[in-house]
Amino acid sequence: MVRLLHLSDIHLGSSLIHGRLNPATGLNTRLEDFIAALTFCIDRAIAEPVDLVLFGGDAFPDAMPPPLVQEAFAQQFRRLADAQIPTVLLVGNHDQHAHGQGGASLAIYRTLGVPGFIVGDQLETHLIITRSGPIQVVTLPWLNRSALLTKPETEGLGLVEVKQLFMERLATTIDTAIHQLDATIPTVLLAHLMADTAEFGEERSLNVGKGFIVPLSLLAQPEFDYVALGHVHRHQVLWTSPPVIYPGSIERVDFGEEGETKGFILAEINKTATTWEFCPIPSRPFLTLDVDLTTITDDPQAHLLQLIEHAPIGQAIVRLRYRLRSEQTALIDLASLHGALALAHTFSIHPELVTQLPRARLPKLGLGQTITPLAALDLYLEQRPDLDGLASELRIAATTLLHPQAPGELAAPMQTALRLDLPEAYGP
Ligand SMILES: [Mn+2]
Repeated sequence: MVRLLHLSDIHLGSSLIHGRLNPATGLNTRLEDFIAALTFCIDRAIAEPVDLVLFGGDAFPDAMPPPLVQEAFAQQFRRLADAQIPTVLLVGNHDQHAHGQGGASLAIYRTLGVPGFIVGDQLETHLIITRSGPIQVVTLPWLNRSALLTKPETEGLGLVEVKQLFMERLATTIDTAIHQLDATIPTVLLAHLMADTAEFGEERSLNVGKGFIVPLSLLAQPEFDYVALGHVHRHQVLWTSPPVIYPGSIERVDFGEEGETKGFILAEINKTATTWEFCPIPSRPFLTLDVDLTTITDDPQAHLLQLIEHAPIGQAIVRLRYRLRSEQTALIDLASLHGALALAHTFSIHPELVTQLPRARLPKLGLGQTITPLAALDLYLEQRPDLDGLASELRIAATTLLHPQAPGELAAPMQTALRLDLPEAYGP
């Protein structure tokens, strides 16, 4: 029986936008949160101690982490080398350079020959001798089409045919690996991929089309005693015999993971029966406060303040979203909202202006007609569905320009909103 700790999707150095500078250390507090979560995992591995640590991929937001981040990662994993706990680092999509060319951020651990460390950057079976006996680990890193298919093979094929050919090739490759296994030794498949039955948060759905979706039947094979997955940030169990498990990310990368409990898996691998448990990691809460003020006839500011007062915002990363009518904007005092939210770790404010004019009654541009600048903006936005995501910010900016309030009063939330709407490259 081999005891192992399975963690995944560390993404060290992401979510910085939700942090602030810690004046005591000079570090972004979110980097510190992520380091604390990783430290929690490594502490447990050493305290047990486990016989083996499996990392399911996506160490950093990209393949070129800054030295400070690279070092923080190495400091934690080095503790496993010191404790003589064998460790497999699997390469995820975020660990590869573009198109899989030019190596991966984790390959340095092989180059340095860190004792007991294995870098899984290809489909390969590793026989690892642990304190509690041997175990076979089949590594299946994030695969691009070029890993299994050659250019001439895919020439002239459509996307559907390429995907089908890729899946056939993957099935054959896994099959070959399975046939070469020693059936008397416990075996784990460690894979970074999107399984067809996996569920993920709404904000991640945009990333689905990027890679290949692997059928669960390819993974849940009886030759494996445990299937350790990485890639999807929400912890989930896809199959029980053998267990096919995403531990999920160790900290929240963005608001898409707001409601998720973070953790890792401790498992006992056996040829007869594998047992496992999910171990939660203390993590900083994300909290969305959402309110529609358009139906409110009295003071909208009082509603916002009451909402904030009754919410558990202490130490949380908070976003306040409210919908309001244009004539209500003058009733919102942003300075006092900022004051009320000050207990949060960090916060952002996202007002959404709801236009009251029914589209059909909008005046059309034409000779001899005059329309207000804001109506003109609405007409313009109607013609530009590609700007939908920016429409509310543009309306607020225009309102501010046309009806100036106290200097800078609307400038601050605009910045916050725009800053947080930047696409984050930390998808699964
Ligand atoms: Mn991934």
